[in-house]
Amino acid sequence: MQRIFSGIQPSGIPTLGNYLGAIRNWVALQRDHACIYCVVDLHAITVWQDPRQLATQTRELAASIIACGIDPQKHILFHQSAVRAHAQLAWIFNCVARLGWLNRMTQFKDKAGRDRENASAGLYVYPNLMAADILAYHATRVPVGDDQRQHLELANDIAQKFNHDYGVAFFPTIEPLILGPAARVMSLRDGTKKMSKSDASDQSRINLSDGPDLIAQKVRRAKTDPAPLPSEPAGLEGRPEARNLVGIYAALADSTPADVLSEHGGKGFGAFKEALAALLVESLAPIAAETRRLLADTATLDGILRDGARRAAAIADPIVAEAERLVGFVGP
Ligand code: AQP
Repeated sequence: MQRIFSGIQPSGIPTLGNYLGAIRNWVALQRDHACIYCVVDLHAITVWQDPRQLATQTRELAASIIACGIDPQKHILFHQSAVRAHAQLAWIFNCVARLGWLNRMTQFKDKAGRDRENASAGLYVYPNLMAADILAYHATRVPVGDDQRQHLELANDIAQKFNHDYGVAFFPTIEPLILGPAARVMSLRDGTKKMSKSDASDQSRINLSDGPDLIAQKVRRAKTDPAPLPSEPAGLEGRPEARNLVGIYAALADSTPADVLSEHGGKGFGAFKEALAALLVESLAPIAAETRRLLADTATLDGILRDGARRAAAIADPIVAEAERLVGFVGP
């Protein structure tokens, strides 16, 4: 059975983008894969996190992932800082990856923005840690949103260079799994920008914890253009906000943009937004309720994460120990 690895940063409340681009696919993959899912707190601190908030966000994200349908008994769910192998392998990969490769990463450019000189070194080498996350488990399939494609290509470059430099066939090739019609959910305020949990505007996103009234309000206020919805996907060209809302609807309804437009095309956004809000509430309300229930018992939740970390370390530690031996470390 192929091993899946994927992670999400506890850098805020998970969004509809995280759900449709990642977690929902994670749930489906449980059926026929051995899955390892990780709350990547080491990644989160590449930008400033309030220490009091980080622990809360880590638990909230873990609860949310379980509430979405991840089974932490059959599969593995844990927080990254609890398994040392990630940081150990990331250091080796810092020495394998080339500066030229990292310089091409668009996420660093987006996140560092104009104030590049002030960005953390961790943000710059973030893709090396991501490669370590996956390769420490010899995972071969990685479900991610479309925004992470470039990082996975870099992970494969690192794996190949390691294998070449040390004359081994040790690290496998990773295959990105970019699934579904909403692989990239865009901001509700700007259809050209990705929906993000750390965006300064809460109105730009649907959080998985938002209640029905807030969801309806955010959808009502979502930016659109004055024209009615087209009847075919070709009519979404040059209309990023309309494309985004149709894509979200299609993903939630398990249908396609063409089907959504054949039903709603020709109508104004008012009626479509009402239907979209109703679909969002129907899909997300049970997740929010289950997340609240899980968060009411943090001892049990922490126990689940501890058990996940123990099982994750049992896989990663021997792989990373072998990588260290190949590099020439004497070992502890
Ligand atoms: N808008 C999105 N559309 C589709 N997929 C998305 N993902 C994130 N945003 C979208 C997918 O969610 C997974 C986890 O992402 P992450 O939290 O590790 O980092 P991120 O991609 O940087 O997500 P955010 O929400 O934008 O976090 P912040 O604001 O902290 O940077 C990934 O598989 C990602 O593709």
